[in-house]
Amino acid sequence: MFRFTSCLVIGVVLLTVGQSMAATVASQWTVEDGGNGHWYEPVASGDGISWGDARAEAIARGGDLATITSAAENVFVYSLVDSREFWDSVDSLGPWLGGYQDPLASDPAENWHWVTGESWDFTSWARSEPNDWGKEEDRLMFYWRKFTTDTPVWNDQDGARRINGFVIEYVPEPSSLALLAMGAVGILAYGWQRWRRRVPVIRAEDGLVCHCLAQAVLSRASKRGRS
Ligand SMILES: [Ca+2]
Ligand SMILES: [Ca+2]
Repeated sequence: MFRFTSCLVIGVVLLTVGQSMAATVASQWTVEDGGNGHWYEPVASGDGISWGDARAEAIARGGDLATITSAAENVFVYSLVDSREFWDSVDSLGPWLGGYQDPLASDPAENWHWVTGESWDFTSWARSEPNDWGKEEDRLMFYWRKFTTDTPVWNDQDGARRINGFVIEYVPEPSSLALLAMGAVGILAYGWQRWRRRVPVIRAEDGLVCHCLAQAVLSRASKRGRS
């Protein structure tokens, strides 16, 4: 049953969420610019952060680590992190991305996946990468900032290593606008239920009682007529 208090709570919560999403510092890759409409938020981590902790933080904020499935998306996302605070001291190791490799894969280039389950088709590995350099490297990051020109490149890295940043990707479903609309619908539904309670309603059982009473009156009148 649709409960009045639930309507109000859902409406207020959705309105609040919609407003907080609108206030984010993320940048949208707009459809008008050839993008997918998703939002991307670069996060700097001065103390360093592992891939696993970065992903947990991304999910806690309502998104996931960024997945890059085209050259255009690669360029757009890189443009958001082409800044000193997201890289190590020599601009070599860049922010974490949402790519990971099966732990038992023997070939450094095999069995990579995106956290979202999108197909792993597009890649932009730096020269000689991925390479499992010195040990197992099964998490994805941007690589070599100062040597990157038109083609941002990637590196496979040990996920436990503490890196200076990561990128969150938010899929706007439902969009902030839709959330606001849903919030408004919740409040309207609450108002409608309040109004409905003030209008007398003849229930089915009430109708049955009325019907029986009418039958009894008619039956009695009929008996009187015959007597
Ligand atoms: Ca993506
Ligand atoms: Ca590597």
